[in-house]
Amino acid sequence: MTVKGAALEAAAHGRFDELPIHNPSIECASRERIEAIQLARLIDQVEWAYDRVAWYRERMDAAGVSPSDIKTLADIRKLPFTDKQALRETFPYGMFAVPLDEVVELHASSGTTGKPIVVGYDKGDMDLWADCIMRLVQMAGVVPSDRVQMAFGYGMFTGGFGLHYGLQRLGCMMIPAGSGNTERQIQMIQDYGSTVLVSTPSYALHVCEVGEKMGIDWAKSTLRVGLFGGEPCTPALKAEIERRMHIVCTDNYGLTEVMGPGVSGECLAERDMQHIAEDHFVWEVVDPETGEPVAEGEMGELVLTPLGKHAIPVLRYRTHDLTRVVTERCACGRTTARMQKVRSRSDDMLIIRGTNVFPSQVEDVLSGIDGVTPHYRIVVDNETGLDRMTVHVELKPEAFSDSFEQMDAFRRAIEEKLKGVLLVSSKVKLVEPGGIERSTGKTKHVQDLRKM
Ligand code: DLL
Repeated sequence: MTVKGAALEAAAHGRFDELPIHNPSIECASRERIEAIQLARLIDQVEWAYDRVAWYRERMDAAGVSPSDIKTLADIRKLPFTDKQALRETFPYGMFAVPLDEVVELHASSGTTGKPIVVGYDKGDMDLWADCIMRLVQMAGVVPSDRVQMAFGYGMFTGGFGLHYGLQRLGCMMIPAGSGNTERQIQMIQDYGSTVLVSTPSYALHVCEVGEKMGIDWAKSTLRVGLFGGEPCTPALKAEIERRMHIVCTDNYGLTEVMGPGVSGECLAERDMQHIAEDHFVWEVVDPETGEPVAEGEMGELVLTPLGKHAIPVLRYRTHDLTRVVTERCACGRTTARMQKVRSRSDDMLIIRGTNVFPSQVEDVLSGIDGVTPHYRIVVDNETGLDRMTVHVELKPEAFSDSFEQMDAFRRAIEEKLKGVLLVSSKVKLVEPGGIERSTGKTKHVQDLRKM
């Protein structure tokens, strides 16, 4: 793989001290200092929410807790959780803590059912957001001279505008391509000499494939960084994109309800973890069933409390994202806590004939099989009365054979491998290259057609 640019070159040789750190007084602070900042801001945030949002005042009064009860970080557990439902119930402005004329931007997340979730930002929130983005993009090797092609949509989704403002503030030249129209995206990379592509990882793979078909030699392209987020990215998918596009890819995490992108980002030193902007978020990891904290470093559900956000002061938001968090200093020099990349959510678990199946398990099995592409789809139905899971697996051209026996044996071998891990049988359907629909944004891997 060709590494392009001084920052990536330094990282590739382990010279992390040559990479810029946006705000070292925070990102490299001692744990005591980080926690002191968190506590001071948490106390203010709880007061802000209690004083200005009826929903919190009612819940806290009912739980017998008042803002003055927050004296340590651990006291956060006295507060009620917030979930998606709360934001739906109060649609559109019920959770807002500032008058609407102070709100300068709205975003929303549609979800699959029900009302959208609407979030607002005042001027201070926008500054805070841009600060979080400037940190994470520099962790990923982006520099002010970069030309950044934004392939996230510029709509209500937080991905497009959220990353745009921070990247622009850093000094990057923004190329607001928006999502979709893949051949045009590739043309723009060539015409404008884009050096960074911002998208979901699955869309970046699609750009890669279409470019290859168009005869692009990615090694010679100006593109050098892939800035991904919005959906899980397996190590195998990342490695494949890096190899084929000759770019270095990192992955950043966030969610609409607490800000959008900007919660955490991957640095170039340790590639499976993401640094949390801890002065802007208190993190907790809880048992998804009981809501009780798990031991530090253990897997559980991430709960986030944004700090200093004034338009919507969400407290203890249940993300449903499964991860673990560690606080040791990272090889990149940062001391902020790191969360393991999110691979699954507590609410994406499928129950197939009584057995729990996570789509990420299917993905892990497939990524270990030669001849299959990273594109797959899981279809579940119960037409026959019993749950039936079919995994559509897209083949690479070289895995195709004219021999029916050979193809059938390959199919059965995949079924066996899946059964070994999932402990429940599934059917595998082999699909020709390009046969699984590509998405320009987040890829939906599961189609659950079961009728109750
Ligand atoms: O996806 C915010 C975002 C946009 C983050 C662009 C990064 C880049 P939502 O649409 O509200 O917000 O979806 C949030 O997407 O709870 C996770 O389940 C998932 N998710 C987001 N980023 C990642 C990631 C944006 N890097 C939901 N890895 C979250 C894994 C992610 N899952």
